[in-house]
Amino acid sequence: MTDLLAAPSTLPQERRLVTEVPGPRSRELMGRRNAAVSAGVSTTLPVFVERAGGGVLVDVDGNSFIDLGAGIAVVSVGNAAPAVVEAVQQQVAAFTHTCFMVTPYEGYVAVCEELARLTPGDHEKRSALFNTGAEAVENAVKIARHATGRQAVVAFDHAYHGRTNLTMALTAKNMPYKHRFGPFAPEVYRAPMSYPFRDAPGTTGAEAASRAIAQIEAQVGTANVAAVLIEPIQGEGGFVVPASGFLPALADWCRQAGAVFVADEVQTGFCRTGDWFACEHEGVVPDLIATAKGIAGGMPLGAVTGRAEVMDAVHGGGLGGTYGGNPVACAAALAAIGTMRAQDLAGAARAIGDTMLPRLRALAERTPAIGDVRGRGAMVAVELVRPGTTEPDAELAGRVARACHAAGVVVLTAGTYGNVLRFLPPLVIGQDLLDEALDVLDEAFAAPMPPLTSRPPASPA
Ligand code: PLZ
Repeated sequence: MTDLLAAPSTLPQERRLVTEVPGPRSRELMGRRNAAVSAGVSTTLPVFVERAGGGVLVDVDGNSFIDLGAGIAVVSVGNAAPAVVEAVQQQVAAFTHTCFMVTPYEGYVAVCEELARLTPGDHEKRSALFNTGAEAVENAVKIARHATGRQAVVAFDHAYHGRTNLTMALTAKNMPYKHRFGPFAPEVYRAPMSYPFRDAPGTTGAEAASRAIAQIEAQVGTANVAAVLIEPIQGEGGFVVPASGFLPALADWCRQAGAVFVADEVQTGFCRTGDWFACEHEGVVPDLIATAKGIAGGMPLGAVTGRAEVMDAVHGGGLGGTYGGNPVACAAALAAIGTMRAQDLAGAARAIGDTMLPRLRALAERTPAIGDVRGRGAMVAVELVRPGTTEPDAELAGRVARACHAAGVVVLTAGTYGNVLRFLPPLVIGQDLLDEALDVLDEAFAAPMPPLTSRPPASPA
């Protein structure tokens, strides 16, 4: 196992197109998909994957794509990471499920021990495991409400927290996440985010925090606030990095207000931004932290970790679920975390940022439609606008993304206005592959594909 923690993918790490994109076999599968799968589930890039490893996806037609999406920030350790594969195979052969609430197993406890070690703060911690990011966030809210005896939850403009009823309520964007899916859970309040590209120039993090706090105090009432919930860098909302000082000021306010400060690190966590968790960048110690995605190398696992007194406030049996902390997902998580440690993937994320940000800034210099380049570590984005304004250009974002897809690079879009191109490479991606993907992006901006006549349904990614 120790050897596997450092082992690279055996799949050739190359961009190789052998058919048009999508190829004939993918097109055929897409036909079957459309006849069998709900139209409510969208597809960003209609190529069907056969194998994936390291920084590439290989489709059923034999095309090899450079992966700058990592399954939306999930396979940070690389797809089918050797140590994860081995751990999963061993665990599946031993036992697949017991339900931790019925008869426990060590893997669950070991994941919680890792979470206590890795998350910010040296206070005593407890964790509970679930299956998804939405479930983690939803449970963090349940715990905060129970521990405080209060009900109001504050979320922010541009926030994304999931697709369950409560997490839809917490999510800001209507299309495609909320439209006609209401009514939504009550006692959710929205506060203004710190969004340096769109705030008045020079707005500091402290000023943006005062603006949010004034609104919370006036509209919700300090004594009613159970939790303030925030993504330290917003994900689906467009990789919005708040001005420095914003997060610490909110955390301080929570401490004084007796509210629980909850960091949703589902997308930012597990080395993505160059630290184990994005909160660490400003020394913020959340009371509760929700994690998922990168935690388990592609297996479904979510967690809430936090102060022992908050986590233990809940009555026995108050938290759980049939599959939460499934043994196979826990085995995968321990191998993924081991891989992150052994390969210093936080350092790798910083190196990816050091490659990408200067290249994207150079591209922005010669591309007036790039209004902003932002992000940290391996979570970076460009926001596209009509030149000389801050008016969003979602059309262009879609066209550049499609040009990249056609050239063999998987990129995703994001943003409240759909005008952000975001990059989330696996942290194990090779330097050559990353450079090549950036070359493809340069070319896509030089000649973006013409608009589609009929556009696919609004896609989340
Ligand atoms: N919190 C910060 O980014 C998931 C959503 C994909 P689940 N982001 C990808 C889509 O369109 O459904 C996410 C997140 C943050 C919570 C979640 C929810 O995580 O594992 O998708 O439930």
